[in-house]
Amino acid sequence: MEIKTITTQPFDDQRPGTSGLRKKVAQMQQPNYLENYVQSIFEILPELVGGALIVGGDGRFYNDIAIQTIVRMAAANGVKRLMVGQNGILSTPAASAVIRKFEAEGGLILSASHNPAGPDGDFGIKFNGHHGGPASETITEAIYKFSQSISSYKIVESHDIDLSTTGSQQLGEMEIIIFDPITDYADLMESIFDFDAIKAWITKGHSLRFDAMHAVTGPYATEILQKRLGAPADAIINGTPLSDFGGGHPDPNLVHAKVLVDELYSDGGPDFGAASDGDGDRNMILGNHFFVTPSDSLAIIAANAQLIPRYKSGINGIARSMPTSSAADRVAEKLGIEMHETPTGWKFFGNLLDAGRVTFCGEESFGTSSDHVREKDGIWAVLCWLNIIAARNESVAQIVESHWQEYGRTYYTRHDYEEIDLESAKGVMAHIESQFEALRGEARLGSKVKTADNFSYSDPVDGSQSHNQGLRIILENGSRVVFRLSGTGTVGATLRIYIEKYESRLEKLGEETQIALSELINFAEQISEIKQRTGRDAPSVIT
Ligand code: G16
Repeated sequence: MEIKTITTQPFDDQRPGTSGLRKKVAQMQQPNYLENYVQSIFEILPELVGGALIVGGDGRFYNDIAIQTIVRMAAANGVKRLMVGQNGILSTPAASAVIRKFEAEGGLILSASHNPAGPDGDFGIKFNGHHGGPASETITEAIYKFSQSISSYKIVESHDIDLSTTGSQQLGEMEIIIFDPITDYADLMESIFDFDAIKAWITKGHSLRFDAMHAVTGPYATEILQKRLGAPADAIINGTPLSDFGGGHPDPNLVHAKVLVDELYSDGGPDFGAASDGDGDRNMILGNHFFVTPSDSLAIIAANAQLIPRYKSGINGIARSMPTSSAADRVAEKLGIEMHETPTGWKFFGNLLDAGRVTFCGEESFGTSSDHVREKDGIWAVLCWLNIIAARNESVAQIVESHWQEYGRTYYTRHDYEEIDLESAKGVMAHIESQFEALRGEARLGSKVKTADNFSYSDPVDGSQSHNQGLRIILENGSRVVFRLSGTGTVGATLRIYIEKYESRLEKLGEETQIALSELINFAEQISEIKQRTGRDAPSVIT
């Protein structure tokens, strides 16, 4: 089979963000754009030559075309065994699970996560290594650097590969295995949780609703919730994956999963509700008339871990991203286990998980997971909650409220200003940082400013340093505002403001979040001049 070397030129916008390279579909479709990036990955990871590579994506528009390109380039670059999810489908956590199970050298995951899909939507690609997790910053920077001087890529000519039938086929020297993307992942879930207890809870007549948002988790939810756990068919809504996600925005939060939220808040609504995102790594947890913040979810799963078979003998530690609330810290303190605060991005948890220093990780951005994979895992989080609810025989609200009574409540909200002008966003950040020196030690909101800094992280396992990870203003009473520019958007800039306050007085645990945090919200708006500088009079999304 003839290997062709095609001449190309660099694109200057191929630096990966928080989670791989995410771009508008039209950008990805430019001649040689995807090819340049994929070739750069092969150049930086020589272990792929002669090795095994997993490929799959969330099924969004351009998934199938990109996979055919990757197949041809993998054959040209000497991959020995290419394993592709049937029909090109693999949720992100399932990809992580199969990389680990088959001990592949790595995987290419095609997704732009929660970003909308379709010809006018977004597309993305990222590399996960042998451990199943997102490549470290050192590797993604090396890939980017190579892409900036690339002059050619390698590809073979071939017909399109049939991705619809499981089995093995040959392309030149390379074996292609099309595998069922659901079963291995469902088996892994069954090995972690008490399926009998969850089944019994469902059989007793409790109702649940899972919103797959027309994205990748539909078939996973059908296999696990319906077939293995006995939930009725109407427990899954929007369960058919569509290449444009039905025109929706598959981000499981109070704004984009509104139909589900309204149902859970209606009279006679289900006992439990959950949603996942485009590629299946995010989750939102709801009870009847109740929303669980992702930060609380991490803390509560950790505090109840002994109820879940895999974690019954204890957990090693917890890690959370810096903007995630400190709720889990109090659980770690009580359990006497390690607690780590990392920059935003799942890749920063990899070393801690590999070293066995943490068992659970979580982020405020609706991501939670454990050491069973090296990605966040939406369905895993849903099963954690179902397992805990079944074991305690309590409602979501009862579980969360009793947690608050024991540990106190961390009121938490995130205000996003999406698609604002990049220069204005940089201006806001510079303006905040310019006030840091004056702010330190100042009396504010009945307390004193303890810390005003730009968060840096030193990885305790390999010593690598990451700077400029978000601006923090922390008061002595633990209240905090954090400002960060998102690394996953594809248009302009998205500025996120994270606000939290700790409360332990029992009579103050039941306030409405935005009201409880109103003073801090005003403080954040004043200090950032966000409205004046961006021309926006309100956040685009509040979660
Ligand atoms: C990705 C990362 C997460 C991160 C999130 C938000 O999630 O994997 O670790 O928290 O982006 O990042 P940002 O605030 O920079 O937009 P996903 O689900 O998009 O892959």
